[in-house]
Amino acid sequence: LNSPLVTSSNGKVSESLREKTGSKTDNSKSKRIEDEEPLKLVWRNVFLFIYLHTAAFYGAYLWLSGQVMWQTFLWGFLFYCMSGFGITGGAHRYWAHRAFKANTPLRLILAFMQTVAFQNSIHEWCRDHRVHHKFTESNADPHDARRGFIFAHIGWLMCRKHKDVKEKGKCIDMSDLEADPIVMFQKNYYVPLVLTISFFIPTLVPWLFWGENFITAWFFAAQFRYCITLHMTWLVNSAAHMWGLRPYDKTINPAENKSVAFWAFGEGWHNYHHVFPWDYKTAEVGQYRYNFTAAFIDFFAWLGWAYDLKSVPKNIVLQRVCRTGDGSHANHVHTESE
Ligand code: ST9
Ligand code: ZN
Ligand code: ZN
Repeated sequence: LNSPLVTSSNGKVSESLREKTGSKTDNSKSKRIEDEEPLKLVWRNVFLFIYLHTAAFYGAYLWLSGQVMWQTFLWGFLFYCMSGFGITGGAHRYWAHRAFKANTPLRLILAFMQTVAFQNSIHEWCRDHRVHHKFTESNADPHDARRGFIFAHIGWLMCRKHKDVKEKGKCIDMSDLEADPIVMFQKNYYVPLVLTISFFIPTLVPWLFWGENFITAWFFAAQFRYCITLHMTWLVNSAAHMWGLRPYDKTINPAENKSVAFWAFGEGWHNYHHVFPWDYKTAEVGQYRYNFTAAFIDFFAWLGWAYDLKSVPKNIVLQRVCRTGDGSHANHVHTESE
């Protein structure tokens, strides 16, 4: 899992972002892994992930061999989409970054869909993510990409966190989330809620309502669907911290990664996102190109359920591009927005 004293893939040092929603950064980090302590594996998680991947492979086999009913396929796809929007629109852009405001019905929908995703409670997800932005690619980053693709992707979820994550993480202001009754309800009842919404309902509904085989529903609509959503999310932490252009800040590792943007509902434009984390689009342009979440938020803004959408004026973006970009901006914007 760990490559000792790894430098980042391109030797760049991360420096970005300030304050709690990710716009203020501790600049004291280095590209070398300082004060390295051995990783301590959490075997319970290792075995759970082995089970999940074995089950997901079996679910994929059932699907590819034509044993999944079309209704169950659509049902699994619906849960994939709900997971995606719950993480991107809910945990990420709404709760972690406060990139827009939402009324209570929309907050309930987002909390429900975030629970489908089974990626920890909103509170825990946002705390880790705010820490990630504030201490990007340092020992205090929960999924420090300097430790390699595997660690940033899945390894960090199978190891005890570095002491710096816990110590420096204490300075993260979580008061807004702790004042949100929906977030605290979900945190307090997380285990029964997540088991019901992410596993039992996806399995029982196909079995009871259209006669799907119970085992098939479990392995396809619960395990396979869950495993895929996890990997698509994790690619933002791994691939989008390694590969792609850096039109906004060439001194940081997060990059513009089109493939990740597509599979992660618009979250692959990660160089822009680490520079301007409060933008509800998490991208400069082309919000409907691989950015289903921007369209999702725009739809709810049209309904009047989402409002005060934050974005970045073009002149501010261009000033930053001139100051710290890698020179790829004109080409990037041109090709990505068409
Ligand atoms: C999952 C999360 O997959 C994925 C997040 C991805 C983020 C991506 C972001 C990119 C943008 C969005 C893209 C979306 C794309 C979606 C597309 C979809 C189509 N700050 O954690 P513990 C303290 S989850 C401050 O137990 P250990 C705190 O006091 C997958 N303090 O540490 C805490 O106590 P409490 C399913 C912190 O023992 C105490 O430490 N879930 C912080 O080292 C203990 O915390 C799993 O696999 C902090 N950040 O254990 C579960 N962190 O909480 C995996 C900790 O009481 N997790 N503290 O306040 C675990 O089992 C454990 O956390 C562990 C570490 C073993 C990893
Ligand atoms: Zn990142
Ligand atoms: Zn973010």
